[in-house]
Amino acid sequence: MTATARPPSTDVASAVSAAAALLAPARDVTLVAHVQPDADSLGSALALGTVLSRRGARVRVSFAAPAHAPESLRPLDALGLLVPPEAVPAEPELLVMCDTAAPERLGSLLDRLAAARASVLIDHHASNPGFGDVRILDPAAEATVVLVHRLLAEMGAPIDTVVATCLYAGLVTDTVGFRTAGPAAHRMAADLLEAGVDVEAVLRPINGDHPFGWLDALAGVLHGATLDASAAGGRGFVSAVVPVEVMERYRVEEVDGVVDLLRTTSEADVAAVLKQVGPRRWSVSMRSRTVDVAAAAVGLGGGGHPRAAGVTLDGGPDEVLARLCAALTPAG
Ligand SMILES: [Mn+2]
Repeated sequence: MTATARPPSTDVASAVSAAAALLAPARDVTLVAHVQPDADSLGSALALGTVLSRRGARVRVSFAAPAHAPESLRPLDALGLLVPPEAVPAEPELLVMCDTAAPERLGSLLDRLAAARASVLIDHHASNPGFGDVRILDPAAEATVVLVHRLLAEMGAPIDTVVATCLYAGLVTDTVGFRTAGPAAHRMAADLLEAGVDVEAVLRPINGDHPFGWLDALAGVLHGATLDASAAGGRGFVSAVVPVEVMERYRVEEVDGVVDLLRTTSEADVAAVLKQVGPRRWSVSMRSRTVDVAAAAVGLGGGGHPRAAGVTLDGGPDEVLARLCAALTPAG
């Protein structure tokens, strides 16, 4: 039995019931994704938002930054529910936070959490400390959309093609193409395909469609990759740097794929990409085969999952790499 084949714990089940009871009669719902939203976060918010909107509730979906959703995820907003953060009420009637591992991941919308009349957290990050009035928090779930799918079932909501497409986008990306998906998640995927998801239409814009110039930029980034076979407790560490010029010229759809190439390095258990987001500031994405990169990230002020985590660090690139290597070395 895998962990994901177990029935949901009583805590998660009761939180799902409590959330359904709050959402079913709600007339005004604000759903928020985390800053730099990904397909799981935005897909969760838009799937639930679409259902609530079709039930007649006034619904808005937002996130604090950047100014626009990634180009590849905009088609998920079939009903036009996305609004800029300024359009989110100062005191939301009901606030639903999707895939937000920590309150700070709400960015400038963090003040809405304290001001909301009621709030619901839906998340699967093991590093999540837990916040909000009702907490659907299940680290055994492969993606937040899995929890949204469970919530929609509890609400008796039909899954149409629009909702299914939002859920599928989060599921396929958070499981790295179903590599980390258990049997129940595969069954969920089957249900979503039966509801009409066009897999190629969802996936190609997200990670299979890049401008020609990206090939040269990617070659430069990969050319600068370094391997430290003795790092991460001897399990090996590969890293690459994406300089600010490349960050500014290319989309998240290009840049976020770099770590997926690095993680295929045979000699390295851990892969890290340092994305330059300021003169001396780096958004670091880590992936691993066995090392707990979430623990390393949390130790440095970030968060995530055991095999995929991130953190923002300040300093020169060598300094940042040294801090990562120190955090990845098992104590003792
Ligand atoms: Mn997620």
